[in-house]
Formats: sequence, structure tokens, C-alpha cells
Amino acid sequence: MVELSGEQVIRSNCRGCHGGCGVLVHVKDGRIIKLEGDPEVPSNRGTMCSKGLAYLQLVYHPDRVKYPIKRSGKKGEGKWQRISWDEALDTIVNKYKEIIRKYGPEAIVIGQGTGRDYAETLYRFANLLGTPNVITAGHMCYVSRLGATLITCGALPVCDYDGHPKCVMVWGNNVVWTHADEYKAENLSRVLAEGARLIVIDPRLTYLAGRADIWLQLRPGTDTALALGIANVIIGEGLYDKEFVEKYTHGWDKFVERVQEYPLDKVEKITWVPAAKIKDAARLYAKTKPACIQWGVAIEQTINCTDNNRILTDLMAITGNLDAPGGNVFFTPPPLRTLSQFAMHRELSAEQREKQLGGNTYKLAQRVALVTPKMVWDAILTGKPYPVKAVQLHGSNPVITRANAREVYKALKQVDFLVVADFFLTPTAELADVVLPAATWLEVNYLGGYFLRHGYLFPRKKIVQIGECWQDQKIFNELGKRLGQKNWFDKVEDAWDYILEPTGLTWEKAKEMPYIRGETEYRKYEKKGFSTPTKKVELYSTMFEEWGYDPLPRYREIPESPVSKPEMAKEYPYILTTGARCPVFFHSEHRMIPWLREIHPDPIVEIHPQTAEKHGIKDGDWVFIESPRGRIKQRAKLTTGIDPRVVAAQHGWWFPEVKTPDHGWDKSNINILTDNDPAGYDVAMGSTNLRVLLCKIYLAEEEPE
Ligand SMILES: Nc1nc2c(c(=O)[nH]1)N[C@H]1C(S)=C(S)[C@@H](COP(=O)(O)OP(=O)(O)OC[C@H]3O[C@@H](n4cnc5c(=O)[nH]c(N)nc54)[C@H](O)[C@@H]3O)O[C@H]1N2
Ligand SMILES: Nc1nc2c(c(=O)[nH]1)N[C@H]1C(S)=C(S)[C@@H](COP(=O)(O)OP(=O)(O)OC[C@H]3O[C@@H](n4cnc5c(=O)[nH]c(N)nc54)[C@H](O)[C@@H]3O)O[C@H]1N2
Ligand code: SF4
Ligand SMILES: [Mo]
Repeated sequence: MVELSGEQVIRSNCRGCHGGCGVLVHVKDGRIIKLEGDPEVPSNRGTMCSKGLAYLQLVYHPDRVKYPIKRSGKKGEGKWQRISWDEALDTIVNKYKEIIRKYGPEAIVIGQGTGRDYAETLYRFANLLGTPNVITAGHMCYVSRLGATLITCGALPVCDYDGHPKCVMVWGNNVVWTHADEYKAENLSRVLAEGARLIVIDPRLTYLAGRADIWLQLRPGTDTALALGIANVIIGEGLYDKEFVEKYTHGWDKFVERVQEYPLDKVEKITWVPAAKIKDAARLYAKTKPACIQWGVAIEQTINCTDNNRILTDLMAITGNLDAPGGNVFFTPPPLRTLSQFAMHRELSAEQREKQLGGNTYKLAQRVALVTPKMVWDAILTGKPYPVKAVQLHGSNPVITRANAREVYKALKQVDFLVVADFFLTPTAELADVVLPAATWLEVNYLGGYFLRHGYLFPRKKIVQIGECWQDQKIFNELGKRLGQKNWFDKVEDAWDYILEPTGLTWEKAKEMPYIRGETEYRKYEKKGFSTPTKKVELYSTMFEEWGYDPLPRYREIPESPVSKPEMAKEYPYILTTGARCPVFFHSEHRMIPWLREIHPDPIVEIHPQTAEKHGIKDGDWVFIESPRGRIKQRAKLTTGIDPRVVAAQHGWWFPEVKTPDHGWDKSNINILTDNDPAGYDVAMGSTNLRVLLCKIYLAEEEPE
């Protein structure tokens, strides 16, 4: 912990989202009094977003869980008893030992939510425990991008803003609000100010769509068809990089044949985007050099997840923008111990790996050590293919954030033993047997950004201690030791020394640096090819061929759409897309933070004025949104920036101010409406469809009670 005295300004790095903004933390008499952006850190250059700034209110929030607690009434009854860390850890360890003896370690599922910067330690714990069952959000977010690019070109290619792209194609991403993963929007803003051209592919008129040279307002979920149409123009008009294609791609002829199955009249019909606009976008992207694709999560949350990722990678490749300055680049991190070395994936025996729930069905997910969560809920509820007896969740609120929330709720209520580590008593934590108090980024020592692909590390320092909160890595470290696992550390900082060792740095030295960056080197493929089986960009995937999937990208119609379900569409006539982010909340977080809730008090559903009028809905009215799975209430925002056939609802809503233990979890939670039926999954990744469903809307008399 930093030594505090009087007034100080301490350099650290925010992780209010996926992290990365350098922050100057102002401290007075042991208390944080102000946060401001650090101008010397290139990812944010002094800027910060509302969520980061509001951490001041989050860290000292009166409702934080500050001590380990255990359930003292029935599950979900809201009765808790404070216990010591010793009792909490011993309770968990004894339970796990019993489960392992009776059912095997696979009956314990370890989970996290979105990237929280402790994946390396979580996987190490799971691997040493011997369970192949780790759930994250990765099956439908980011890790699916890692998996698809791994088999196509060897790694995730990231926009190289420092290389001054002259054209940016923003695909299913609202980076100015989300700053997701490798990106802070400051960098995109800079290249736009330099005059870069902008193409946006989004069903909604976002800020970026509004200032784009070309905005393609597609039907939700039809991205693969659109991208194949763009490829069709690029190939048909000879706008591709012939030398790159010849030397560095595998399966060109077959790829061309597939692309020819998507002429623009067909693509226009599928996507609703006029053929002339597709042509313009294809020409602008292919002719402007260099150009990069800034891609987001929207394309991953449908049945076309892997193929969307593959076809966008193919576009980067055939235009010669892959690993080229200002294109999409494979950034090199500092020479650290890698995440997969640290996670000790090799410690998990082949026999245990084989037992991964759903593993043989979703082979790409198995390759990146992920389980699609429905397999876990099923195993809890039915005991098949084998029972799951314990779930340990860090930083995840699945009863709000996972599809088919009622099933999630039922499973987590039913599971024998649930451990949740969180800052607050969320609707998920309320179902737990033991809740562990987790530490925020202002309370931890860590190498931020370790799991991302931008080539940076952002040291993050422990500045304050709140109650008995522990950093998640410390929880795994101490549990591991008590379970008799070898390979744990005296203290977590020793783990960072171990990761840093090949760089010659230690945690003590690294923590004083605003950031650490690897060397950027372009066109590495000229020396060593791509890290795929053929050493080329696999337009035709040899891995997919081996696994029995279609080796070429293709468009699959969304299982629940007006095209695939015309009968159902008579009752549920609108396409519902869910989860487009708003700037002040991170998923289900922050509803209890006064500065943020004041900006955005209610859940919002976007509706076109013509559609609203049909149903007598006015701006600001509470409306019911209903799918065959249920109905919830959100507040209407009328906008012409959405197609009249589409409505867009927010995700992540619960009401911390509702003091019953369920905190109104099912009133406005859009995942009551989403479906986790495997028929809607991506065949290789098992990713859940969250972006395209059918719904109806109608006026609600009152707000949620
Ligand atoms: N403020 C804030 N920031 C966040 C988060 C948050 O909850 N709040 N969450 C974080 C996480 S985990 C993630 S994954 C990222 C996600 O960050 P983004 O990738 O930016 O995700 P979204 O805002 O969900 O969606 C981006 C855009 O995709 C559009 N879209 C919806 N359906 C489709 C479609 O079918 N095709 C196309 N092309 N576009 C579509 C939406 O209208 C939206 O404008 O954000 C991270 N950052
Ligand atoms: N319908 C619909 N649902 C979606 C999406 C969508 O677009 N539509 N998007 C999905 C996506 S992309 C994602 S990534 C998931 C996210 O799903 P989750 O990660 O499950 O969602 P969060 O709301 O971020 O839950 C995080 C919880 O972790 C706690 N927390 C935050 N930081 C820490 C920490 O450092 N340690 C610990 N122990 N706890 C912490 C917070 O208080 C919060 O309660 O949601 C998904 N859900
Ligand atoms: S964008 Fe993320 S890292 Fe930056 S200030 Fe906001 S929450 Fe923090
Ligand atoms: Mo995500």
C-alpha cells in the first residue's frame, strides 16, 4: 500500500470499465478527494469518463460489502451474518473438499463476468483445482473475437491509431461511450480530427453514425451478409491487395466462390442497406490507405458470431491492412510471462479437460477454455451430464446480465453452494451462501491491461484499504493455499514479480511507471508468417474443416426474426436489439452511485415516433416490452435514429434502492426476454443471441413498483 501523509497526488490507472485511463489520484489525510486524468498516459491523454470520476462515490459508498458475510436465513431471504476471513475461507475449502470427494472437481464452477483483470489468477485457481468449467462473458464478448482471429490469422488485430489511419470503419461499436477493451475513444477522436474518413455500421444513429461519411443502417444481426457484400464489391472491382492475397492467404479461390454467392441485390434484401451505399462503403474502405476496422461486441452476440469476426478479419487481410501501419495490427506486449503460462492451463489433465460442459459441441470455445453458461444452469437443474454443486462468481451479476434470466435465477437459487465476490449485495449476491468483499482498482496492486492486446501494461496501486476488502487475486491465492495447491505466492505482488521477470523489472520498479509498452513492429508475417496451421491468413479455415464446421464464412438467418419466424412475427412484430451501452453505467453496475443515477435515472427503450404513435406511446411513457419469454417495463425514448421496425432496449437494470432482497431484479431486466436456447448459438463458440429477438410493445400504466 502507498504510504499516505498530508496532501498527495498519486499516479494510478482506472479500471471502472475494462480500464486503461491514466489517473492522478488526489489524497488528503488518508482519504481520496479527487480523481483526474493523467495527461502523460497515451491511452487517455488527460481525459476521463463519468464512471471513472464517480469512483470517488463508489469507493466510499455506505452500501459496500466491507466484510465477509454468510447467509443466516434461507437462500435469498436477505439475512446475513458477519464472519472473519478465516471462517469464510475455511467454509469454502471444506465444502470444496467434500464436493471433490463425492463428485470430482468438475462439479465446482468458477466464474467471472466481463474482463476484470484477474482472469489469469482465476484460471490458475480453476486449473489447479482440476475443474474445466469456467464461465465468463467471453463466449459472447471479446474472447469469441480472440478465438475467431486465433484460427484465422493467429491473434487479435487491433486498430493502430498511432499509425494515422486515413479511414476507420466502426462496426457494431460505440467506442465514444464504451471505451471497450483495447480502445479509449480519445485515440479515434484524434485521427478523426486529423481528417480520417469514417464509415459506421450500426442500426442506430449513434454520435459516430451522425458524423460518418457513410452510415450503413443495417437490419440487426445481418452483419455477415453485409461484410460478404462488401467483399463482393472489393473482389469484383479488383480493389484487393493482389500481392498480399497471393503470398499470404489460404483458400482464396474458395473464398471468392463463397463471396460470389452474395451479390448486392441479395445483400440489400437481407440487410435492408441499399446496394449503392454498400458499394460506396466498400470503395471508400478499400481505396483509402491505411484503413482500420474498429469492431465491437454487437456482432458477437448472434448466431453469426464467429463468422462475423472471421469475415471482418478477411476484409482487413485482402485489403492489405493487416499488421500494416495505420491498419489492424498485432501489438507486441513487453516480454512478460504470458497469461496462459501464468494460468497454468497445462496443469489441467486431458481427462479433466474432456469433461468440460458442452466442450465437444462448441470446439472453438473449448479451445479457449470457456463454457457457455446455459450448460452450467442445466447441470445444476437436471444433474446432467453430471451434477454441478458449487459456483464461485467474481465480479459478475448473471441474474441481470445473462440470457434467460429466470432460468439463471432458478439455477443459482438451487445450487448447493454459491460464493460471490462483489462490491455490493447485487440480486446475484443475495442468492449466495457466502459473500466476499472485493477491492476496487483504488485498493489493489496490479498490472492493468495484462489480458488485453494493445501491448501496454498500466500499473495500478493500492492507495486505500476499505473495511476488510480483498483484491480478487488475494482471495484465489489464499483459497489455493488452504486447498493444499502448490504454486501460490506469499503475497500477490510476488505474482507480479513473476510475470514481470523476463522484462528485468520488478513490481517495485514497475509501479512507479505510468505505463510499460512493448515494441511495435509491423508486418511481422514477412519474417515468420501468421500463427495458423498454414502460416497464412486462413480465408478458408483448416481448423474449422477439421472440426466439421463450414470453413468459409456464411450468413445464417437469425432464428427469431421476421424472416425465419413469420408466424410469430404477427404477434411480436418488432425486432428487439438489446444492450447498446449508455455512457454512465457499466452493465448492471453503478445504479447506486448518485452522480451517475442522477444523469440517467430510468431504463430506456428507443422507439421510432411512427411506431410509438401506432401504440399511443409518447416520449417518456413507461412501456411494456414483451417476448414469448416474458415482459418488463422501460421508459420510451422516441428517436428517428432507429428503423420503425426495430426497438432498442437497455440491459443491466435492477434497483438497489428497492430494499427487498430481490431489488426489483425482474422489473426492467431485459434478460427476462432474451433466450438461451442452443438453437440460437454460434455453432463453434456457443455464444448467446442477445441482439436480435422478436417483441411487442405497449403502454404501461405506471412505472415499475
Ligand atoms: N459505458 C459503458 N461502457 C462499456 C460497457 C458498459 O456497460 N457501459 N460494457 C463494456 C463491455 S463488456 C463491452 S463488451 C463493450 C461493448 O462496447 P460496444 O461494442 O461499443 O457495444 P454496444 O454499445 O453494446 O454496441 C455497439 C453498437 O452496436 C450497435 N448494434 C446493435 N446491434 C447491432 C448489429 O446487429 N449489428 C451492428 N453492426 N451493430 C449493432 C448498437 O446500436 C451500438 O450502437 O463496452 C464496454 N464498455
Ligand atoms: N441483454 C444483454 N445482456 C448483456 C449484454 C447485452 O448486450 N445485452 N452484454 C453482455 C456483455 S458483453 C457482458 S461482458 C456481460 C457482463 O456481465 P457481468 O460482468 O456479469 O456484468 P456486470 O454488471 O458488469 O457485473 C459485474 C459485477 O461485478 C462487480 N465488480 C466490479 N468490479 C469488480 C471486481 O474487481 N471484483 C469483484 N469481485 N467484483 C467486481 C460489480 O459490482 C457488479 O456487480 O453482460 C452481458 N449481458
Ligand atoms: S473509460 Fe474506463 S478506464 Fe477510462 S475513466 Fe472511464 S471507466 Fe475509467
Ligand atoms: Mo462485454
